[in-house]
Amino acid sequence: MERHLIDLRSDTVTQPTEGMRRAMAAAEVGDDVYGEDPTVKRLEETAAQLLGKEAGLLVSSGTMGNLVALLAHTRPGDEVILDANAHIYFYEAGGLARIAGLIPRLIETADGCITPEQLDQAVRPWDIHFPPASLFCLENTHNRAGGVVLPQEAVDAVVSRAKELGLKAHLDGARLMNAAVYQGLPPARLAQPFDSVMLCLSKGLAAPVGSVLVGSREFIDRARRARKLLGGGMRQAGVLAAAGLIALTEMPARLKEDHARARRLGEGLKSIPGLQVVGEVQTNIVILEVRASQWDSARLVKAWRDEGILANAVSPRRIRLVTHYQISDAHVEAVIDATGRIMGQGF
Ligand code: TLP
Repeated sequence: MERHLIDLRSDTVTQPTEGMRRAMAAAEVGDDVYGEDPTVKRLEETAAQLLGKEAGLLVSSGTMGNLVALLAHTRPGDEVILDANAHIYFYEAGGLARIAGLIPRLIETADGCITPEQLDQAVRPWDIHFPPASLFCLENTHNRAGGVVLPQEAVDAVVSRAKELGLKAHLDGARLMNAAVYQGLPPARLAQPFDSVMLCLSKGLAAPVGSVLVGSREFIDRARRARKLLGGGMRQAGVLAAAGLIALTEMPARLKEDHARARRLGEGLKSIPGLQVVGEVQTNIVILEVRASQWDSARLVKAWRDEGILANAVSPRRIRLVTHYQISDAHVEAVIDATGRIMGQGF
């Protein structure tokens, strides 16, 4: 018999809503490579409007959206400046170097937010010896920093400095709606300083597939060609866009529930001796530190798995737990109870 799992590995595991499934079945579609899919067009326009940009592009994943942005903003051999824990650098299979031909210039940060002073030090003056720096990237919310939200004033300051230094600015906004909800700001405000923004439909917003990239019309024209180059031109993609439209318009309102559950999960887990939560839980990600000497990430992940609880280790002593649409208050309490029991036995 299939056992019911509490899957906290990622918000990417969310199942589409009933409304999404109905909208997908009924979607009006056409060949999007010919620009003839009305539902895709509607999604792209809706995303652009929501994020305050001229145009949008549906892509198959966040990874593809970021890579398409890199390709459209830069030339091979350019330098891209980003934080050392950026998803684009850490988790995207090296596409920035292998496919876009870029040299990453990494900056160490505590919380994903590069300061204007750090940027000044990283950007070198024009010199025949140096690869030209052409792009600056940030990530909001920041995945490896534990779903933290970049303070908007700090973002404004560093992106404005990037512009003065002649760089384009791209935002990996895979979870931008979580950041907007947390700050009580319109998503367009968070997107405003950037030339391009990628937002995922398939994480906390629960669409089955897809991300959107937005920017100026001229940028999106180049991005569309880059998407084709990567084999990402999709045909009757309105089937996916129909779910994406619901993700963008109906799902953000409930993200605060995920945030509250993550906070409760963090509080409950850190009350267990031997466990600590790294930083402040702001959105839907909890990074747990396993301090008890007899335990480590691998052992706790395995013990949880035996209880039907899934989570991902991110280092030998750190585990990431993500709340989402399929995680209820009862699940959160069940995880806290089971952990207390398991760890109690471990001493
Ligand atoms: N992140 C995934 C894994 O790749 C780690 C996850 O489970 O969190 N930007 C950010 C900030 C992301 O967190 C992710 C996905 C992406 C981009 C890439 O999106 P996909 O998975 O759609 O390619």
